[in-house]
Amino acid sequence: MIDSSVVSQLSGVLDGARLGGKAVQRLTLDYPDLNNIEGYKIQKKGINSRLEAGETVVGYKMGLTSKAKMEQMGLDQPIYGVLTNSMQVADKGTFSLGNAIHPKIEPEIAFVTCKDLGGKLSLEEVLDGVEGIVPALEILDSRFEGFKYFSLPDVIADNCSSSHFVVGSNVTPIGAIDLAALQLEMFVNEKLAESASSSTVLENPANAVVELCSLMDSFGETLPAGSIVLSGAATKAVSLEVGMNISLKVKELGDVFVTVGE
Ligand code: OOG
Ligand code: MG
Repeated sequence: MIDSSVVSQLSGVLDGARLGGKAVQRLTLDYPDLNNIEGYKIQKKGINSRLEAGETVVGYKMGLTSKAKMEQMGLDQPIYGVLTNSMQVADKGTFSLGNAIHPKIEPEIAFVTCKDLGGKLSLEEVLDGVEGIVPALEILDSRFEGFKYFSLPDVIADNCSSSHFVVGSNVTPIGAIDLAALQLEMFVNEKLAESASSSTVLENPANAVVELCSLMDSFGETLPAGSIVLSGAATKAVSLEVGMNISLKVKELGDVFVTVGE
């Protein structure tokens, strides 16, 4: 077990890497026994320092919910991270590369909740608390050298590689939409780069919200009404470079668009 001073120290290392734009070695090299629960403690400490600096929580992200992502990262278990207001880039806006380390982008379905959701819920209970869904692009940036060769506790501690995210301008009520049959098409510079069916995300991306509530419940937390929830990428992520423009089109939902600047 690591004590609270180590939790603070490790979250400080990750914060320094994020703010300074310089990768660090994965935490498990020095702390090989680090477990997922400790990873979430480090994550929470990092989020608390962002909140102390004036950021607010606007939602959560699930990660590693599709086979494509699990294979790309060599990890096999859904995890969650926290999204703050300063991570959000407006639809049709510009993501500035700035001091990002090795950013990538990936296509997701996001949920917007309208009720507090807590505990072990059924799919129906979760859907009852959802206002609607929206196409989203998540921009990842691991604070670890090499991006890939970390373990679950490392990536959890690093707020699941969160950097920024963009959601489309229109939230579509689920109504008669078949959540397991949406086609996600991600275009890079107007060329189709990645595509997949929403069913690749836990068979139905709403299952990611079920899983998130259950994971949060294990820490005594609930998902507040008004949250944005990224359900996890349906395809592998694509590396970003200055000058790219990226859009995600989902026929039933519309699209979301971002440009990459310096
Ligand atoms: C971990 C975060 C995974 C997703 O959508 O699966 C994720 C990573 O890929 O570094 O956000
Ligand atoms: Mg993601």
